[in-house]
Amino acid sequence: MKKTAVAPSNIAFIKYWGKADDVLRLPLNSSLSMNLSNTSTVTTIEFSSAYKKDDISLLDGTFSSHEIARVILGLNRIRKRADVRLRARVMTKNTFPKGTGAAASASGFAALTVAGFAALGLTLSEKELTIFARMGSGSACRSIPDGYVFWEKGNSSDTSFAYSLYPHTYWNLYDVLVIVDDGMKKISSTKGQEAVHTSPLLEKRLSGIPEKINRTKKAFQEKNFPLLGEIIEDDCLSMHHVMQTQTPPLFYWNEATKKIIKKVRMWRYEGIHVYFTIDAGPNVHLICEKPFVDAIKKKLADVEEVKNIIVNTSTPGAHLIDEHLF
Ligand code: 2P0
Repeated sequence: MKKTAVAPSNIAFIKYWGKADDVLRLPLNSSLSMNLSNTSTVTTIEFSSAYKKDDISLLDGTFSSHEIARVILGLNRIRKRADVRLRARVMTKNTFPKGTGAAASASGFAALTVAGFAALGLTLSEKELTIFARMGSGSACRSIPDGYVFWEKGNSSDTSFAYSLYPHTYWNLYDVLVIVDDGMKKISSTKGQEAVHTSPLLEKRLSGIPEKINRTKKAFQEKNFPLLGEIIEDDCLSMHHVMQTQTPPLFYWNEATKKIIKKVRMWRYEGIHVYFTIDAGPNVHLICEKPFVDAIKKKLADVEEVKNIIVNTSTPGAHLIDEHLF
């Protein structure tokens, strides 16, 4: 009854910000993302009658009591579905620092869901796995299918799920993740979203999403990178404008974030085809096609605020592996 899963984090091109249902984590809008190859989570779960309580640990770090409680809620959903009461030992390892906007909750709940059901011998459809991952953390549902993933917002738990729009091999896109701050983020995505309705820009953002999704699908169909890049930047700014106009306002950017945004625009004038996107943190994701990765790395080497760079390609979704963490 021990299984291990690895799950990628993902970067959204069309972002999820705001819930229609806080408990089920139903989003206010559909979103679209790419799985990331080098920012992943590995989780081993063992259910056993020898365990008297759930034991949750993080290799190379510590979980807060709030995070442990959230994982136990996830285990409870898995146990309920499988109709068992066994307690579990859960060990997790991230390949990237948590709380950096690199979405550890996405890869974490995707890995927990896939390993958890497998450890109990239950084979769920991919769709149902995404629904369980979503209840742990919304964006986690996008880390289960392969490659480029669409999360249909739906209007109930059963209709809000994720599926692969294109496999990771379809388009050789890169995400050069630029770490400018590796500390914990001050306000979690869950907390930050609670005040989304106070932004006067929310309705405007939501009304434009269906058309944006259509244009993104067209960009994918044509592999039209400039069109995709424009949408990526537009939706990032639209989400951050909502965040910044909430009460209280949320500012995730720092000076280095703004500096890189400006540089990206300059680099484009110089012929480097690169676009930026930013999640709920100060770090910047630079999206490009393969021929420009080296030029971007060279440019970043001259930016003193850059602490680390993680180069990601698109990758398969969460899956089981044979090597256990304990
Ligand atoms: C996204 N984010 O679409 C957006 C962009 C952050 C900014 O999904 O409350 O951690 O756990 O459902 O999934 C982060 O939100 O929030 C997120 P919860 P989650 O990637």
